Amino acid sequence: MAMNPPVVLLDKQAGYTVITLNRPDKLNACTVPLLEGLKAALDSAIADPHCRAILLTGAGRGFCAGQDLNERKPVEGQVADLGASLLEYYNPIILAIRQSDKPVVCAVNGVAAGAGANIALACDIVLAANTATFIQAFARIGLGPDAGGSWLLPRLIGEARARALALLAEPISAVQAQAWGMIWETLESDALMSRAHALARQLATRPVGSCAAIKQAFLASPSNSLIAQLALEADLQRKAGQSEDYRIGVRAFLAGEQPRFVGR
Ligand code: T3D
Repeated sequence: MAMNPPVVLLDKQAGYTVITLNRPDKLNACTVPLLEGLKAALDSAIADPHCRAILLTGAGRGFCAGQDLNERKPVEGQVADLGASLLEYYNPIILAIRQSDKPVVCAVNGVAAGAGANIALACDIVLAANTATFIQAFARIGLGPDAGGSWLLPRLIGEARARALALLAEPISAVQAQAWGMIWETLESDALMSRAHALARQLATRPVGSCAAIKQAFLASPSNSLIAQLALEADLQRKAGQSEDYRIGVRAFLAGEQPRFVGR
């Protein structure tokens, strides 16, 4: 009997790990196995000492169409608990991406809808094919925002645009998303993956402590006062300043050489 292909692929490259959502026929819509597979792949990459950056993408013509609505077919006399689904599956994925010390690059190869859009936006550096679109699709099917959208979007593009995107639930192009500062870069489709791999490789050469300090500082920033954030920066910088990579970086600068970080 033919085996079904895994719904999430994990590919270890030198210094970084590629995670690919792999239900291309359904635009990588999220079933329970896909969500479990994505979380397991993230956990595995985060725990892997050889992995210094993560690259997340989708197989086929879509990045991720959000929750697979076949799992939500209305059944007479039954009510799905979407809150439980978010707590069990989606929220841990968003938190794994945001709370990990490792940088996560997202290559949005096509449409990113609903929770699929917000999984992409939770990543640290988001690239998209110029054919890709982002849709806060929730209001189309009677839902409110989830997977961090109501937190991420206003911070990325401002409240006026975030509210309109959520309420209108219309697609915006990757080009528009980049112009609004929602994502980092837009590329021709055939250039997307080579650029994404190049960025992941570049991040894999960065000092691990720097990436950790950057992610921890940005994670805390939205809920901190300036005073608290300055204190956090001082704490993080004290730690970074004691690292071998800092010594290597300064020595290399003074010698006019490229640093070769050891990364601990
Ligand atoms: O439930 C919870 O746990 C709470 C969490 C909720 C989070 C959410 O994400 S809610 C939002 C769910 N997502 C959507 O509402 C988006 C639904 N999809 C679409 O609106 C469209 O498919 C797209 C705009 C994304 C793309 O349109 P298009 O025309 O390029 O493609 P298509 O033909 O609609 O889709 C291609 C196939 O993917 C098609 O299957 P088929 O007919 O070829 O066998 C389509 O049914 C399937 N597909 C796309 N999105 C989903 C899906 N199947 C199941 N669930 C989907 N979300």
